[in-house]
Amino acid sequence: MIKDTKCGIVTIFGRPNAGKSTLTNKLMRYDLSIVNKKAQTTRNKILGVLTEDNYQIIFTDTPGILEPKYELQQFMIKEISFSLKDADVLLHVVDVNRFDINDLELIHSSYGKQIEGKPKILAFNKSDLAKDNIPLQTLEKLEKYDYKEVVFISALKNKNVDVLKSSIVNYLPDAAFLYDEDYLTDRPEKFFIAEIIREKILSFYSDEIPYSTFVNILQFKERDSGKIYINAEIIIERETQKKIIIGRNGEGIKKLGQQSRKAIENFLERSVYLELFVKIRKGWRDSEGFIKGNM
Ligand SMILES: Nc1nc2c(ncn2[C@@H]2O[C@H](COP(=O)(O)OP(=O)(O)OP(=O)(O)O)[C@@H](O)[C@H]2O)c(=O)[nH]1
Ligand SMILES: [Mg+2]
Repeated sequence: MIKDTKCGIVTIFGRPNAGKSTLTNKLMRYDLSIVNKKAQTTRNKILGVLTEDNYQIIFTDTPGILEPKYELQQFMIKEISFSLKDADVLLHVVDVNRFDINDLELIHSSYGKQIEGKPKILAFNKSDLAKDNIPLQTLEKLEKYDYKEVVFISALKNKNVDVLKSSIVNYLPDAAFLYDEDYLTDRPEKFFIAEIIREKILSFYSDEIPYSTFVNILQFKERDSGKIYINAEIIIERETQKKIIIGRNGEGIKKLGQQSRKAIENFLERSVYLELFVKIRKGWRDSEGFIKGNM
């Protein structure tokens, strides 16, 4: 019997820190994207494929929409733009506690061409923290933007995420599956390992450090012992940042190495030997060549 199937690309977009990656992980029921309380955590578009019943959803998590100031952010903006263009369904994530109708206006005017004619769903996230309801007059202003559905969710507490998923499925095109049923993501293991290390850097270090860091996996191989050997380079922009990462008597990098190794072992379900090096690459964030070659 031929099954009627639905399949489509659902692009998850919105401002930095709105909870896009947390939501992607909850929808996928798999931790694909790193999540952090600092903004600009996600730098690349990340594809996650969810196959259930008669539908396949190709979720695309994207970086937060911002005004680009340097080459890395230009790259992030392009990732958003491509993902919106490829989408069949758009899932706009807004932190309900920071809702600003002007933001909506800006996003719709900046990305009008990419989003035109596509079904849009608005997810008001972090509703677990919401003190006040959004005034009716404000909700009425939403009409102009033609969202098919408006859903209040908490990605963190997994509240209404299933309701949101059912809405998404309603708008998926009738189509054959694009990927095998067990296909999960377009990114290689190396990418996720670099992301795990970057997430630890976001958690352990403050100010400019996480934003000035790029993690490069130089080696990833299985040793005869069965352990996975990983050699990673932490690229930062300045000598002072190198000192901070390494820490007094190397304590900073030691902790970073231990915590990263544990998280990588968890991810790979294998024993890991991790070596970290810190390297300075002045102004890499603003180098077109570096971004092109590495991102
Ligand atoms: N209270 C609460 N916090 C949330 C919720 N969803 C996400 N967060 C938190 O918000 C922060 C940002 O979450 P992310 O998922 O990294 O946000 P993002 O939109 O992917 O951020 P960027 O990648 O930087 O654009 C994290 O500290 C999350 O734990 C929610 O529903 N409720
Ligand atoms: Mg993110």
